[in-house]
Amino acid sequence: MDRRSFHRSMLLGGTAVATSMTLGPESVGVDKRLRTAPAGGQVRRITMYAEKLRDGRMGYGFARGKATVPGPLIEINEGDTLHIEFVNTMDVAASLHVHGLDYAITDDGTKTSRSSVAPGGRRVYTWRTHTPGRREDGTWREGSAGYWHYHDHVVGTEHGTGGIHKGLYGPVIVRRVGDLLPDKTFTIVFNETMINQQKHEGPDLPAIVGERVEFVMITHGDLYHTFHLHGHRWAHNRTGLLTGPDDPSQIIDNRIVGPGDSFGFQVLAGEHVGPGAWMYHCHVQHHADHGMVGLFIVKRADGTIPTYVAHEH
Ligand SMILES: [Cu+2]
Repeated sequence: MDRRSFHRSMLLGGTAVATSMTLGPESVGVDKRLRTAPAGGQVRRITMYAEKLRDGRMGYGFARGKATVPGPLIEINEGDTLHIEFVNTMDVAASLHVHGLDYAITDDGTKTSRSSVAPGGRRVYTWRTHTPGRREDGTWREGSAGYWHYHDHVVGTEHGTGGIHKGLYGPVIVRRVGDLLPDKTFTIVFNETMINQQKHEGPDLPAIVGERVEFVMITHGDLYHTFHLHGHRWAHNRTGLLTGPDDPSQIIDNRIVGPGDSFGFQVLAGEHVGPGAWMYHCHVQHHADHGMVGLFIVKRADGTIPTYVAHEH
């Protein structure tokens, strides 16, 4: 299931359909209408499978036989509750542990909370989210909105080190009402000296000039990295977008990240710089030399890319 169809299926019902239907796969070129996230408050249900892949990796997927590394994007709105029926098709115990959201200790996905799933077993994990607001004592309470992630917490060791090493991780986005919705979302996971568990180079990320492209960047493993994107910048805040002329957030094109981190941002592909095969990479030099490099391939509307010859890089 691609991101857009998942987005559509996740947002069935309520006011979200109108916004998520404005950009169908049949759309030609770039739709300039701004689409924003609706208010949350819905109860959603999905099924998530943990599977062993043929090449020895492990992945999560929304359907049997569809597991990927990274796992699929889970996208909800602040105030939503998500019930995830988790099916462990593997021959080792596995779990689903999420960062940033609200859940009971019994849904923590850890051995100590006895919330893992035996081989061949299934169970429901419930994740909740909340909107920002004022507590009774007058202090300000944050909302759940953010670029978060989920991962296994039991394969290999008490901390899921084996599951994370093999690919059991994926992105979660919780949107706040009014947040700008992207045309497409890419997930980049730095794990040891690999990107998305690919050896030697990261995935190509295709876009068309002017598309609103969202990046979710997650880090796992034992190493610290710096995420750098050529030709594009973002704000160092919750959304990666400035809220207005007085937003004091620093504008950056490089960010240090460590294990367990996640952040996200949106750019307009090629804004101020035009089409091209724009590199993204870890800026720790020996990591880049080791293959932590990929291409954000920003095409002209006619599909061409200046100076770029595929497979020559
Ligand atoms: Cu690195």
